[in-house]
Amino acid sequence: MQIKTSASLMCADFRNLLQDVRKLERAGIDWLHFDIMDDHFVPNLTIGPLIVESLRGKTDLPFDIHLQMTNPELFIPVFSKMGCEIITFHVEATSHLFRMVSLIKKEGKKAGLAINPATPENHLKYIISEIDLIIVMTVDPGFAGQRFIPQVIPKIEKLRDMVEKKNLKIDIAVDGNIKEETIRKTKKAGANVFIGGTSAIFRPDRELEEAAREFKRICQEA
Ligand code: S6P
Ligand code: MG
Repeated sequence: MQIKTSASLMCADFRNLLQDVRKLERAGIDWLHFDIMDDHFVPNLTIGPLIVESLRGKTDLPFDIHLQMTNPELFIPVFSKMGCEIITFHVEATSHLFRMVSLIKKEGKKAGLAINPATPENHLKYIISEIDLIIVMTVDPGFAGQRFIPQVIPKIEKLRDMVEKKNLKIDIAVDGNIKEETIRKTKKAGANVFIGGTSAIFRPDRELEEAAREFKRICQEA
């Protein structure tokens, strides 16, 4: 199980976005996580295609696109055409999961499914062998800076078990209030990708590059 880190750019300094990306690169962060919100599936608006595109071509880090929107089919082609490597949508956002996954695959991208804290793991049962990534939400999506929901731990265990029993190579990511304590708990449960935001990487009291380097070290050693 390869450990990976992803940094949630909605928590970055938008006046100096590229400078923050350089710091994350130097710290060895593996992916850049973009939270695309529509004020419909979640009660917030964040980054859109223009911001993502402004960074494409400026960094070689894989772009991990987290669509928190209804009608993901409208934006899957937009983000794949600009060269984003991993595209994730929510199981709660559409009932046509196979159609969406094949749309992502047809564009030659990695497909991810995200699952909200209260949604049971069974929602992934029949589609799990078609995907590359599961993002287990450890907060209800919409905002940075929320509290970890501990009920997700047994769900991560069950998902890891499903992945192993089927002998699949799927990354299990956790997203929301990910810091030392929750890294330990979720890693023990079976997560191998850690998405960092205001709790560990983008902190007002820490220099960004240093905090990101420490985040990576904790993820690897926990
Ligand atoms: C939430 C979003 C996340 C957040 C991240 C912030 O809807 O999907 O990616 O940006 O959770 O991290 P933190 O440490 O502030 O909760
Ligand atoms: Mg996210």
